[in-house]
Amino acid sequence: MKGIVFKSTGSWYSVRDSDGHFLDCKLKGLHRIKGLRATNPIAVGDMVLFEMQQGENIGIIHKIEDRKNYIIRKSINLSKQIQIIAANIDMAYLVVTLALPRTSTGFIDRFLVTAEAYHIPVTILFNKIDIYDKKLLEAHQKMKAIYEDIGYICREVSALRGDNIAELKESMADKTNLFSGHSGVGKSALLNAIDPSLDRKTGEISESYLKGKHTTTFAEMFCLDNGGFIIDTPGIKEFGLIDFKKEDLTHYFPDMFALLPDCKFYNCTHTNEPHCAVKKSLEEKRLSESRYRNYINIFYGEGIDENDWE
Ligand SMILES: Nc1nc2c(ncn2[C@@H]2O[C@H](COP(=O)(O)OP(=O)(O)OP(=O)(O)O)[C@@H](O)[C@H]2O)c(=O)[nH]1
Ligand SMILES: [Mg+2]
Ligand SMILES: [Zn+2]
Repeated sequence: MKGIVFKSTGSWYSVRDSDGHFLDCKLKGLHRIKGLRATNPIAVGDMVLFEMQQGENIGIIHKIEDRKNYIIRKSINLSKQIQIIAANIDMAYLVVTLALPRTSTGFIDRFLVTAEAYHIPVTILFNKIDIYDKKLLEAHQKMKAIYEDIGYICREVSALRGDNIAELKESMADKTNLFSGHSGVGKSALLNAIDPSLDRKTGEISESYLKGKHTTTFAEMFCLDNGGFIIDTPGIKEFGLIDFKKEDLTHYFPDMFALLPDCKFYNCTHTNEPHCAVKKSLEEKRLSESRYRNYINIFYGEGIDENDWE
């Protein structure tokens, strides 16, 4: 039998079969699954083959179908463990807000780099626009322009007030949609706004830390009534990047990659080389300062500057 993993709680998986029934499944011997060395061999969104145990209501997963794509996060501590957040994604929604808890461009750009590396299209959802004041709104317009110019889809939404929720839902039809972002930005609240029957638990923002409280603790997928799937995930603090060659980083910054042919050196890293089209573009204020700064930070392996927004 074939099914899609909707939920994983470590040793158990909730799998939806082709008739829409949900079955509890277990994984047969971990060593049998080849591929990525990750802390979780199976992720939400995986297509799996399983057999029902005779006389029991348990399915045994014996194969994971090849993934179309997947998005991972690497722990930022020394263990550098890899966790697959979800697989077979058609659209990744990065939920951000300039209200609390504010998302930095450093975080956004790291997420985008990972999505580019894994060929996953991204929509940036600016949530909580109901509480943007004039100053935030101005900052937001600037930030949105940066990402729209690069070609990323941006949407302004309010889970609370319902702004642009119907359009958002419509764009999710017949696709597998992933929601990611910091804790407290409103991922679960957006799921509820899209479909109140999902009844996701939401949490307040801690007053002393001005951060979310990690209300959602594991990734879970849900069906929408328009044929779409939506994956709610736990908030992430930072996005440890996958390993890649420094020279390749420019490939994951489409705005800079487009300029590479005009750099003097075909393998220009836009750091110290002369006649660099990227630096020229930066000087002429065509390339965003924050994009270049975040590129440099990632290039030199530095952490995210939490205050790096424009
Ligand atoms: N004003 C306003 N508040 C919102 C909006 N969306 C969410 N919130 C509030 O933000 C808080 C956090 O929302 P959640 O949906 O729990 O956030 P989350 O991203 O799922 O957080 P984690 O599960 O911890 O990752 C809640 O108090 C929500 O009511 C919005 O559009 N406007
Ligand atoms: Mg949540
Ligand atoms: Zn260059």
